[in-house]
Amino acid sequence: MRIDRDQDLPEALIAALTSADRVAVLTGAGVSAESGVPTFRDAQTGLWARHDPMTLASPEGFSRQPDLVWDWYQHRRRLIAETAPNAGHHALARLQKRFEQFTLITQNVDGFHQLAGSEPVLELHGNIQRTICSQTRQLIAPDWLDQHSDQQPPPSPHHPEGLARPDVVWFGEMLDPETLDQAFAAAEHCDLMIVAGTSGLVHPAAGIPLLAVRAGKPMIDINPDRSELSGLADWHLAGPSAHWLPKLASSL
Ligand code: BJW
Repeated sequence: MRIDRDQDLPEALIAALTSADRVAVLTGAGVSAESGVPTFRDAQTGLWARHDPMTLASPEGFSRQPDLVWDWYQHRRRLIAETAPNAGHHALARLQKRFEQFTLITQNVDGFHQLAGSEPVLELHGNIQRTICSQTRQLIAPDWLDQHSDQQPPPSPHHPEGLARPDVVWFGEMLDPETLDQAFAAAEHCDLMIVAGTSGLVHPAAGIPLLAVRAGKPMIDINPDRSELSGLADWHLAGPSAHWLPKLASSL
């Protein structure tokens, strides 16, 4: 059922929310859109307009043009530093306190959920603020990066052929199996699944809500557009997450 932003939350949705003990939430880039961070599939702007994010976020892209990929991540780090969590992130942090079990799973790498006070957060695709060695995936300390900032990307202290790269998961790379297992288990055993701001195009993340639906659990999808996952949802809250998530939180 599609609910538009000028409509009230349906009674049945409020009943599903108030009766749930265990809630699982999957967020994507749309949740940070109102903070001013462009979504992954939004048209890139400015200098980045002619680059395909699918290529930039890949090991092949990094091998071909490490300087370009490093620059793109530096640009995004600056953007994140200049912006802040929005009403949607804050509402999720409030919601987390209201349930016996609340698992917040995010595909985002911006760290905004933690900044808004959510804890713990299952970060499926890593975190852009951490830097690792391209060869060994060992963490690289910020001091080392500062000392080698004349090189783009800086070399790795851990391997003679290694370069610094963001600690994120690129296409073709494996997600952390423990984090993924925890996300799958939360979806399988929840009473209510909430999905917000994701196109549902990227796997295995997009498969997480399927587990809840297959287990017969109700699902809410929050997205201004119809996504790959909207058809699975009992309720598609059509509109921005910064509008709908605070409404969910205040309905409790
Ligand atoms: C709003 C809004 C507002 C706007 N409010 N909403 C099964 C089938 C087919 C392919 C595969 C499969 N399994 C694996 C694959 C391959 C691949 C994949 O999924 N490819 C697809 C493109 C088809 N997956 C992988 O490679 C994954 N690894 C893997 O599976 O390993 C095993 C393996 C290895 C080798 C071979 C085969 C298997 C890894 C995926 C890693 C994804 N990484 C990225 C980059 C992270 C770092 C970075 O940020 O730079 O993660 S890609 C990018 O997509 C990023 C995102 O987290 C992810 C999801 O995007 P998201 O969040 O949904 O954003 P958008 O932009 O797509 O959508 C935004 C949505 O918000 C839209 O719907 C808007 O309408 C909405 N919105 N404003 C609410 N205000």
